[in-house]
Amino acid sequence: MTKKDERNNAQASGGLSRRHFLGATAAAGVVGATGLGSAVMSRESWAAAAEEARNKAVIHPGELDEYYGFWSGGHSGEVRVLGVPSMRELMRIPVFNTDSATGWGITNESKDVLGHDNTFLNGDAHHPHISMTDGRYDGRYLFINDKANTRVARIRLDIMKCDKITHVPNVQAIHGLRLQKVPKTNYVFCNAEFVIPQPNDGTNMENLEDHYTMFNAIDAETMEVAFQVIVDGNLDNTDADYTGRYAASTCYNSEKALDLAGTMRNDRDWVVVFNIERIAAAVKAGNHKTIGDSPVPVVDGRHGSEFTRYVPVPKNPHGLNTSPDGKYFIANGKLSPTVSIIAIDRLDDLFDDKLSDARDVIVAEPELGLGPLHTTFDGRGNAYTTLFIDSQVAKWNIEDAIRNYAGESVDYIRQKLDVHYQPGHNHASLTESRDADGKWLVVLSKFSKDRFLPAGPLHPENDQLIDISGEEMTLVHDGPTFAEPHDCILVRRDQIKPAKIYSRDDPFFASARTQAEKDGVTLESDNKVVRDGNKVRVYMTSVAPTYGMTEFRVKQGDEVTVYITNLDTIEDVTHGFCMVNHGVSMEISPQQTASATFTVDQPGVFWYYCNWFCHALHMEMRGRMIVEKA
Ligand code: RUQ
Ligand code: CUA
Ligand code: CA
Repeated sequence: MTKKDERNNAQASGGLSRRHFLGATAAAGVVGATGLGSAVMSRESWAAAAEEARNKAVIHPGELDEYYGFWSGGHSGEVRVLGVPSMRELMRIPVFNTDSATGWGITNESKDVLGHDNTFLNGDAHHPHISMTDGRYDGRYLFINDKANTRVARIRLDIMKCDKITHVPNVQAIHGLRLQKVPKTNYVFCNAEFVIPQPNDGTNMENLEDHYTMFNAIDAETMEVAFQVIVDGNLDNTDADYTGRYAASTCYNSEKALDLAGTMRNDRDWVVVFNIERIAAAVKAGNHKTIGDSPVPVVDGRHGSEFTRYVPVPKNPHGLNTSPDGKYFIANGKLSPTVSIIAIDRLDDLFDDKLSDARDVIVAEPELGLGPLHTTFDGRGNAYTTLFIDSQVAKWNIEDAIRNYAGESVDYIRQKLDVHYQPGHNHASLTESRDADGKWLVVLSKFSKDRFLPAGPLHPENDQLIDISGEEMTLVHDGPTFAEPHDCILVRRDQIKPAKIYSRDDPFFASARTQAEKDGVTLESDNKVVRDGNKVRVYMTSVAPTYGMTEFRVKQGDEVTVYITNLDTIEDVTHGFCMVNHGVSMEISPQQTASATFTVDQPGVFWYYCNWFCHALHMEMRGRMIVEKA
């Protein structure tokens, strides 16, 4: 570290002076860390600037937010939709979890997506990312990983429902996930984190040499796994570039250790860079293998392969972020106070073996503070890195960091802001696209400690909203969240085009239509019971506040499927269907068809009712299922 670096860091981490400045303005969170320059600003003008920033985040009743935010739900397995800057929660999209309100995991339409033989009730959703065309969000799909059960899901952003879930074979624990940005999102890139035996069939559990993990690419349209790439070490986070040719992933376990101490043995792990062009060409030419029963093409990207290059970086790196100008991959050091900046325009030379050392692609390794996890960008040349251990966000200038690394003595730290507490991801508005606009920054803090009314030993997380439009970052809002958003993505509201009612030919309930056609039933008009052995299909319509049928008869032991078509055309008039004592509940939004299948074991009378409030006579929207003794 140079003298200048030392001074930068001393200023940046602030010590006593930073604490002192905090003083009475702590609530505003305005912390000057650019040295004396900031101290010149009076307490009064800071307070005024903070007040102005906070006012920008106030969305008055009846007003709409400027941004959609999509939050992962962590081990709750869902995705949440927020309005930003108000941080109001707009919607929840169940994905890997079961949801009582919408019937996700209960309805046949959701089982078509989850798999009818799916037995998993949990998921661990970390990384939500929106499909792109030419490096800009196109608003079609959102993709998200499930670390818990090695899956990747796709959400249709027109109806805000999950429409595909893919189980990735041959690997365990899909963690990092990012999308190809250019020319468009053809591939969803995702990392399997844990090293496992190959094949993992109980025959080979001791010989670690043969154990490995893989980088995966999923076809964004078909959601089939397009290829897998064997790597050395493990894989953590990933991102893609703006040429469509490269992706890069962090590895924290180059040691292939099984224990904690072992994963920290090496001072450097690495970033593995994938040459997507070469991999796709090899797969197309049939130069690949397969594993076990899986048809997925597998290529070997371990050291020495033409498909990958390994760039050593310190130490147990975590986040991997591409700058929105397309110039850099930034790997966040976690156990090193640094981030490593990789120049993407040097990767051609790296792959053509024109560099004497793989680390020649690194153009700077700025020291930022303790526990750098993730970096985001404002589109004006500044980066914002979360410092988990310091509980801060460091704002720094990328080109200044590069000049400093080249030997010039340059201050690259612009500001450090306290956040509460222990931030994981952060995300600036539109930061993963060419449109990064540098207005808002969300910091997803893992601990909230004393920031909210206590609600038992389990605490919420704290997603903090920070105004980054000016020179100083200003904290404007605390947002408690339930377990456990890992990450979020902010898009302009005009980039998403949600439907207000369903189209009657929506593929989301195509299988109901197929069955109705086989039964000679018109979903839009018929109220009819069709018996098929001991399978009974009950078709009914709904118009607030009635179902098309207020009674139907079945026999004990029947397997009953109820299909409901909501004929209401008025926005927001959603009905529900709940069959009492049968574990059946579902949403039927305007012009939607939904269905659920259950077995009737008990003879007797069972009421069904509408459980989405739809009308003044909502309570009266009900009917009876009469189950005759077998
Ligand atoms: S990771 S806190 Cu699952 Cu995105 Cu970094
Ligand atoms: Cu229909 Cu409530
Ligand atoms: Ca390591």
